Amino acid sequence: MAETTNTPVAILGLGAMGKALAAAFLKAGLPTTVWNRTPGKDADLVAAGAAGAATVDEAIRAGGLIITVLLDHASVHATLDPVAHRLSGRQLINLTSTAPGEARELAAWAAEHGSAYLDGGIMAVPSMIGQPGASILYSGSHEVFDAHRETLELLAAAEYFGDDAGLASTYDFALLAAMYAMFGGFLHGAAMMRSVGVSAAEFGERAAAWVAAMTQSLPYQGRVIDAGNYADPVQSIAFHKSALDAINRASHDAGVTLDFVAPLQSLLDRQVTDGHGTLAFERTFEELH
Ligand code: FVH
Repeated sequence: MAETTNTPVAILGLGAMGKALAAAFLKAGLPTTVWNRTPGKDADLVAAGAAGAATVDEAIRAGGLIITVLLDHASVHATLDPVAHRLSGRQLINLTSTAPGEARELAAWAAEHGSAYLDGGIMAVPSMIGQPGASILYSGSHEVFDAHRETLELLAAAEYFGDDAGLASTYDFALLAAMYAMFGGFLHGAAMMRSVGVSAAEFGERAAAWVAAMTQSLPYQGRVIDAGNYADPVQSIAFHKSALDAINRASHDAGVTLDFVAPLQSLLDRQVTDGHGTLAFERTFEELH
């Protein structure tokens, strides 16, 4: 049966994100215990009603759902290994960014110690927690997700992908890969515009509208990739190679390095050399495995 939002929670890790999550739980009136490796970071939360735990052991003994929001996979083990004997029969949600293999390792480790494990990838920055637009992607124990969905929705929209603890993390980092490529392209374009005296802020306004319009084609591109049929292109690899060659020359004129552009140019060059120039741009996907 699903629990109510009176579920007690213990937040381990009070960096920017851990603090935001704890604040959202406190705002909703949940009994919230907080712990951080470096003491003193809990002052505002304790003033707002949280119970400050001096040790991880104390935080876990406070009962309820255990939520880790630490730097990385290693810091989760550094925090939980010494209290592994306390985890039996408990439910653990790890919102620390971990690679898929690391999430699976943590799920297996938790199971060895009798604990159910749910992994989460936070698709938000701290200021977005509890606000529309924030989402957290989950995978791992569906019992934990089903039991605590209402509690988790206090933080952000909650979506569950399946029993494989590495799934949420794969979605998380695939989405981040798309984001960072977009950010890199923006920086490249801003550097080009600087050469003609246009501010990065002005370019940012224009690029936001352009990139938003271009993202409309992503579901179509996905369907082409899934079908694996590149013979009827909207725009061919050769067409895009020509565009990248022109960006290369324009960047040279602007005195901008090709660090962000060169990898895609090289993928297109290779396909043209291999005789795939007339096929759809989406075929580039096949070069990535
Ligand atoms: N902040 C963000 O925008 C992103 C959004 C997407 C998801 N990430 C991930 O969330 C995890 C926590 O991020 P954070 O922003 O809270 O990170 P920091 O402010 O740097 O705080 C890190 C906390 O981790 C503690 N810590 C580090 N190493 C250890 C360790 N060996 N043992 C125990 N705790 C450790 C650190 O403690 P301290 O330095 O204050 O003692 C902080 O509490 C992260 O995975 C993001 O990728 C956030």
